[in-house]
Amino acid sequence: MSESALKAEYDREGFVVVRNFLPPDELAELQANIDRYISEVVPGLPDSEAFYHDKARPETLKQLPRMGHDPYFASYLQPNRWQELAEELIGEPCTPKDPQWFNKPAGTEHPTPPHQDNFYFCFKPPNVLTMWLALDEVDAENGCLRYVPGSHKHGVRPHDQTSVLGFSQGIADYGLVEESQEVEVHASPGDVVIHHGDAIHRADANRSATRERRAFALVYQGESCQRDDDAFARYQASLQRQHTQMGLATK
Ligand SMILES: O=C(O)CCC(=O)C(=O)O
Repeated sequence: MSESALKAEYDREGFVVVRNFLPPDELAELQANIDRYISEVVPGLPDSEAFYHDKARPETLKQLPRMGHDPYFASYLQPNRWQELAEELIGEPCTPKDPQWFNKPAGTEHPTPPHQDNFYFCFKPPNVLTMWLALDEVDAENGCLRYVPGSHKHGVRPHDQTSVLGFSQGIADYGLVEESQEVEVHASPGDVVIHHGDAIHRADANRSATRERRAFALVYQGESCQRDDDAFARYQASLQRQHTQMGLATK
């Protein structure tokens, strides 16, 4: 698809998929570094930097919210193809946030609640997007992303605190009508799914007994974004409440 067609789809739907975005050699290098980070770095991280479904079972590691302190992942913060594509879609110069890794370990009850990323970021204008790169085959069974097309055009909806570590806020009044409009996005390793900060999305738990559902993600913020400090303070307070309730010291 041409860049202009991709941008037209992004503007209309609030999300787009670029198949085979990462070539096999870059994908293998990325995966090897994620494996290294998990085996060598994660064991020394505080609770706020590595989320588990069950900390007593290391195989249930489900989220690494900030990987940019590692030199390999810091290299993703330099201008690259990811940033070029983000700037094309956002329509202005932008900067990346800390790289993240998401998993739904096989056989864990870990749904992603319906949410809008910009409820967490609190940016006006909402010129922010997330690039979510599949590292496994992803489909309905192992918890693919599901989007409500066009939902990015209607602002940020009220969110409530959830009990899901890593996704502390979910849309308060998400209903069956919206659920019936969802588009489920299947992806293969190297495909990148890109969504607008106001796009409503969610994912089911991984119902497979054996398949992981891993992804590497980068958020890009346009230069015009200004943080709404009051909204951000409310979000931070709610996040803190969730972590206190869960006995842990963050999204
Ligand atoms: O990996 C997931 O299930 C959700 C990821 C997500 O919501 C995001 O990157 O904005």
